[in-house]
Amino acid sequence: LDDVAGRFERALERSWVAFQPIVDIRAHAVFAYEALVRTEEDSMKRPDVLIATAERLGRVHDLGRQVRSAVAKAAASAPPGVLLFVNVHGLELTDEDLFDAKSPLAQISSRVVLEITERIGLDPIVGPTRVAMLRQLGYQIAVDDLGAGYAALGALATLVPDIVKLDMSLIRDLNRHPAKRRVVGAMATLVRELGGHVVAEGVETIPERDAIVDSGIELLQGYLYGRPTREFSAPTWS
Ligand code: G
Ligand code: MN
Repeated sequence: LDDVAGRFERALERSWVAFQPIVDIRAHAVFAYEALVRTEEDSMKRPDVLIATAERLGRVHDLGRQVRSAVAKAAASAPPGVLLFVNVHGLELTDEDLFDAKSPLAQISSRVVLEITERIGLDPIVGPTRVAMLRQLGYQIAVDDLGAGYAALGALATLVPDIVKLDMSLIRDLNRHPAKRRVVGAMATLVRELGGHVVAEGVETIPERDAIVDSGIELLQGYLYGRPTREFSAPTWS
């Protein structure tokens, strides 16, 4: 018998948070780090498997709480001035702990950007109300994975995010796809007109970086600058 619940419990106990730099290439400085959940439980080393299991077992809130308290703890050793990006699962918008002004993460909310995707649970009415409550607590809001299929353009209009993260599927081989470049360039213009900033995710190569910069995007994240690591590692500039 495959004891999924037991394995998930172990995964939760053995979870930790990795940090990946988001660089501001114009300032030549780290803009932020994204917190990414990881676990030592062998069967859930892939984060998508860990998260899917949490969904299946109804444990999304528990996983989110674990991540948020780990980020709040790690924040003390983060370089001064950098923001911390934290993923929020759509189902967490119903977790009262996320809205607790006394929670450890809320104490540092001005340094935290919450990344929201529409993958699951972002009700068109409830979602924006909940997101407004998070802003009230001092958090900034990012729309994650735009262009991946689930994060709809509607989120731009209803949430008016501070930051929009373009999914790596839009970024991959950008230099070799004129049509993709047109889409990315138009997205960047649209987001700026709404008063937000754009982060390009999953930047792996120098030609991709050059095409992104040509599109007017200055915040970049990806293996070209650094993988997720236990520490707040300095980026590699290439
Ligand atoms: O859904 P979200 O965008 O938060 O997921 C980010 C995931 O993408 C993380 O698991 C991270 O390890 C991975 N990632 C970060 N940078 C890169 C990259 O440059 N290339 C690829 N293939 N994956 C990346
Ligand atoms: Mn993310």
